[in-house]
Amino acid sequence: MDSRAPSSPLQNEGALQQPSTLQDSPSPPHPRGLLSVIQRLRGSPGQELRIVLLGLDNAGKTTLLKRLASEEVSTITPTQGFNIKSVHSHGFKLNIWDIGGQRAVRPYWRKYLGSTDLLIYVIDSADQKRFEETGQELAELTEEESLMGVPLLVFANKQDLVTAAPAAEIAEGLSLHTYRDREWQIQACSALSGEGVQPSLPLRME
Ligand SMILES: Nc1nc2c(ncn2[C@@H]2O[C@H](COP(=O)(O)OP(=O)(O)OP(=O)(O)O)[C@@H](O)[C@H]2O)c(=O)[nH]1
Ligand SMILES: [Mg+2]
Repeated sequence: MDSRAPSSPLQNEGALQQPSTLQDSPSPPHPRGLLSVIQRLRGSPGQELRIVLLGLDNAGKTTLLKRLASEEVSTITPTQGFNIKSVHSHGFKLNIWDIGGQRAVRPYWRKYLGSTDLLIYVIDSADQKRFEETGQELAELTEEESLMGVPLLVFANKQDLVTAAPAAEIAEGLSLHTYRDREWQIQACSALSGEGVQPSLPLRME
């Protein structure tokens, strides 16, 4: 299998492990992917979670949202405001907010951050020219008071493209290992094909 295959999480990726824990245990025994994150957020199922999807324009946020909602992903246009979908998954009601990422609307991101249980940050892994820009936006977000301690799931999207950077490289570029005050995970995926979006391993409730 190609080492960039989206469904196989990379070595450095932990299931919301703190970096120090990651070093101690490079292969944590947790399930991978979105649901593993959610399960670790809340001890028991049956709860409602607010999830906010952010990232630069064209990163694939709306495609990801539609994937998560098991909808058709072939006719997606840039988001001017926001989309919201509620997805029921394994006993959880996930209220997922997908906010437009164009530069002009990024100042409005802040309006959507309150009471967020999980921040999903989506990156176009093939858009190397904008890695610095997306890193800057993420860095600013993590400074926001309303996101203090909120777990972060980064999707290294568009892994189906041959020019996509591996998730480990993106994690390095974002300096995720320096985060001390929040749990984080990076997941390689292709929202277009669906690979890596849903957990690929059997679920385990914690
Ligand atoms: N090859 C490839 N293309 C993708 C993938 N995900 C999304 N795209 C394409 O990228 C383009 C932008 O996707 P969107 O989902 O609209 O991106 P967005 O982040 O919602 O963009 P804004 O709404 O402008 O913030 C579309 O043409 C998608 O088909 C992927 O995993 N692989
Ligand atoms: Mg969109």
